[in-house]
Amino acid sequence: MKRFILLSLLTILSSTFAKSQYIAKVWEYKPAPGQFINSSPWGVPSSVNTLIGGINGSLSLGAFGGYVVFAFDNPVENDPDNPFGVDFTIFGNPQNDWSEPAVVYVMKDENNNGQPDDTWYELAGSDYFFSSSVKDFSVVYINPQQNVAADVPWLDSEGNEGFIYANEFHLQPYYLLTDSFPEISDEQYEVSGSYIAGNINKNNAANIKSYKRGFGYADNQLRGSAPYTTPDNPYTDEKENSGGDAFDISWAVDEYGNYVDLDAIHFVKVQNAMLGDAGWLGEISTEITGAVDVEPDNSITGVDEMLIIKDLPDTINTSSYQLEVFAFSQGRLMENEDVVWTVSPDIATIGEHNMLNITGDGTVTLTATLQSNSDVSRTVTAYLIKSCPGINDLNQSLSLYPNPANNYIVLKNALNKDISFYDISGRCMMTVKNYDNTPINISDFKSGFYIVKTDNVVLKFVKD
Ligand SMILES: [Ca+2]
Ligand SMILES: [Ca+2]
Ligand SMILES: [Ca+2]
Ligand SMILES: [Ca+2]
Repeated sequence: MKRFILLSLLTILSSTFAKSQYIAKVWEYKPAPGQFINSSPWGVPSSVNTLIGGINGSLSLGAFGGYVVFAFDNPVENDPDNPFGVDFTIFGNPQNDWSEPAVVYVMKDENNNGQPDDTWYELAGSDYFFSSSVKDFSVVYINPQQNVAADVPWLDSEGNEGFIYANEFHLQPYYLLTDSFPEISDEQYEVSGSYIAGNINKNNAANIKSYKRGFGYADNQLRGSAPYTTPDNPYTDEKENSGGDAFDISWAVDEYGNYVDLDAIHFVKVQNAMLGDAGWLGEISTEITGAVDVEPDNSITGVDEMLIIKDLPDTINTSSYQLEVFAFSQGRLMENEDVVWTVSPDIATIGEHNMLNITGDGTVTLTATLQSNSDVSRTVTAYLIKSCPGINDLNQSLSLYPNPANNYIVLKNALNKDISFYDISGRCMMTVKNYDNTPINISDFKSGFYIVKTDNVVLKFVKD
């Protein structure tokens, strides 16, 4: 009896006093080099303590691949009564036209040992299906071995190289200092994770922009107002309720890109997904200020379908351009959804498989509307320059459709070439000799990401 009372009392106490909606523990902090690293308050090991118990902390993840792993007091439930299906919200410090998007991964404590030693599942956000996204991206950062700020060289897994540039505002070394981060080699180290291209605009040096992603990335959506347990609707561009970045556990995918159903998660990993340089503003480096476990309330509902169009370049000067448009329902990709396009003014047409054909010069506005729901649309603009017909033939580059693909895929401008298909692990699935422009049967492929290669051109697509 005494034991029963004690247990009941403990239960009441823990639910009344100990339970917090905020981050309760930070398990790991491994930033990439950056202008805020090795400097308080954003980039020293003790910065992680500022995330606990509130949403006004200060933690920088540095450049691509820098990450933090944290947990709440309780498991986060994938509760169907949560507003918009959103289960937790992460707060950062984005501004209008200034996003530093990080990919979020979740883990369930499947072996029940209380440790984050199980499987990470990526929450597939709006940019996950873009052909410019890379799932197994890695970057090696090299220590410039200076006692003051100096450019940090990097090499990536796609064969590119560059620098995290030192700027005049932050004078400390940007490569992780051994005193603070003893587990990091002081020669070089590698980070890996999911990469997204983002969309940085440096045309006006006084007003450099890094445009907001659609949904599903941290340090992306502006903060709203209390109560912070009532989340933003991630399927509208507007900020609602708490604002911040809303995440639904139901967006989780496995390593092949297949959705997985998790009833709850215990650990969250936030990892900078962009390797971006924003000129004098420095590298794109995600900041996190806290996170909140959402409170169920099935009276709060809203739009749950969304169209996402892959960012266009400012100027398109080829005769045609492959548009990428994806429809989502509650943040999961909808297969075989048709969209209706409008083009204004009449200086381009959009043909089958979302191919933009350019017929004139000027700024064009392209609007895609979901055929099954005319309330759901998205608009992009670009400046078009019609190229000369003779030049077009030489400039035609390899493209493919549809993406995502179902049973067949068609390649453009690959006539008489050898085409090889690889799975995400790099295994060759098949080679088509002397391609003759007919649809290629891929119905035997499992769902997931694939790579198509011909000559020196590499394309990616998703098999539904
Ligand atoms: Ca959910
Ligand atoms: Ca930021
Ligand atoms: Ca575990
Ligand atoms: Ca919203």
